[in-house]
Amino acid sequence: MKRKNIRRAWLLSVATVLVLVCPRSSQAVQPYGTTVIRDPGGCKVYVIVQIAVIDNSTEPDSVNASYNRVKTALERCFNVSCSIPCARPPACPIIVTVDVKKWDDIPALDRDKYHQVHMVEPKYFPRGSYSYGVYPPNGPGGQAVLWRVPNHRNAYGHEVLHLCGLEDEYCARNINPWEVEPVCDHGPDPCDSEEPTVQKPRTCKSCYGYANDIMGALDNNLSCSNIERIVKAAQEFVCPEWPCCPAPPPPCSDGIDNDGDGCADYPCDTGCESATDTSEEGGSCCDGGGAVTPRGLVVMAMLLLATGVWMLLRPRVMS
Ligand SMILES: [Ca+2]
Ligand SMILES: [Ca+2]
Ligand SMILES: [Ca+2]
Ligand SMILES: [Zn+2]
Repeated sequence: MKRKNIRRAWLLSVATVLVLVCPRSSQAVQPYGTTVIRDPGGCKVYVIVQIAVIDNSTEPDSVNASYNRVKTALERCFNVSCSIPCARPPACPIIVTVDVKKWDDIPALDRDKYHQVHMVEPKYFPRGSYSYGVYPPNGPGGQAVLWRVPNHRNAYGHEVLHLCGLEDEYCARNINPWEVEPVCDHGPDPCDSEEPTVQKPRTCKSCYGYANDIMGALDNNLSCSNIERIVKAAQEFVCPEWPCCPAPPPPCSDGIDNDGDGCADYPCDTGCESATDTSEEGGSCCDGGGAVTPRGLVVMAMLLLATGVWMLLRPRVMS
């Protein structure tokens, strides 16, 4: 082996070992808690949500328990397959990923790129409330919130959607006047039918059009309409016809005999005025209709014909 080749082989083996040893992270850390980006080809949109779980409880294993609960719930919640429609198939896929990490496992420089979720015991929360905090959509800084633990199975998904910029779509009243509750700007008011009472201190109703939405009622699962709202807010709910779902070739250059007259496309079907003509109707077939599709059949037929003619006309020795 030449010295140069030995060096090359050595470098290659080192590179291979590095590739095998390095943990393959599914997604590089994104600049914001929620990042909506388009792939360079323009046909896939990624929604990447980064959640840092912070648990200051002194209970043994509380951090791991919180982390596992949040991670499991969010991965189940966000396991949706959504897309942006196009004028024709295929649509542009939206790839949703939720990256849940323990605060201590995130390098210090990356921590402000995560939504910071502080897990807090239920006794610190008013009845029916799951989360406290401001919800700045898709930006760095100020995205820390408090979450109640333990929680409703869909509550984490609902609260993460707040972190992604979605608003509540239900209306509620509490018997305690100091507990501020969301109000639907498009109705209904829960007190139209039910006043809060001592027995039932909180009443709640989905806003019109949101009865099946996780932002309208926690018993609903997260759906593509939630993801759609996030992508729309980021102004990425677009599936460009080119290059994502290009128009099929016009009938005069699609390789098909569209009008069934025995020949396909320009120039053989003279019904086509050009390769971009949109109809093969009329006209005749060039060269007496020889150009039948598929092309292989034509060639074979001509070969057979030629062989037959040769068999008939070949010189024969009379015996
Ligand atoms: Ca055609
Ligand atoms: Ca034709
Ligand atoms: Ca024709
Ligand atoms: Zn909410």
